[in-house]
Amino acid sequence: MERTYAMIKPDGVQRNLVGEIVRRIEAKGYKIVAMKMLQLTKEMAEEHYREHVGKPFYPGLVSYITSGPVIAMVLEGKNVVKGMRTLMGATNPADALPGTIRGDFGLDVGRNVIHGADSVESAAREMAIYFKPEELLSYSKAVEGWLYE
Ligand code: ABT
Ligand code: MG
Repeated sequence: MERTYAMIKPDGVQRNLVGEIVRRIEAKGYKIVAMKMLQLTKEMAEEHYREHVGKPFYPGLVSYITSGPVIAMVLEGKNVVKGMRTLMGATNPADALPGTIRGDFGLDVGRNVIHGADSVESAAREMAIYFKPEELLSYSKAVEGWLYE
């Protein structure tokens, strides 16, 4: 089953949106296989956002993402990488549709509440920044027969 890395960003934590966001993820049917709260160091932020090093918005991005605690998660489910991007909505909350996390809770591209890996490869790279392999749990849930045909 596919896995992705997702993270409630410091603004999501400060705005008390953790429960609401986790509720949406669980209601969709994705399985939480790892979860913890931490504050990113500058080094972790550089690794996480290495594709953006040198871009004009990069310094602001690093100071934002390191500004407070985040909720790091590994989620599992059918097509979860693409599905989480859909649940999150467009990067710029101004373009994100109502019903999506960013569409419902965001206003600014630099305060867009949640991160989700953009490919299976990025997901694998990112989850290794935040979790040891043994922290990713494999378990079954009774509801699975009602989520998957
Ligand atoms: P992330 O989940 O944060 O990776 O966002 P997403 O994958 O939707 O968007 P990308 B393109 O990876 O942007 C990373 C962060 O950089 C910010 N950003 C991006 C800007 O501030 N200005 C820009 O022009 C672009 C392209 C938004 C993203 N998140 N934050 N914060
Ligand atoms: Mg991205």
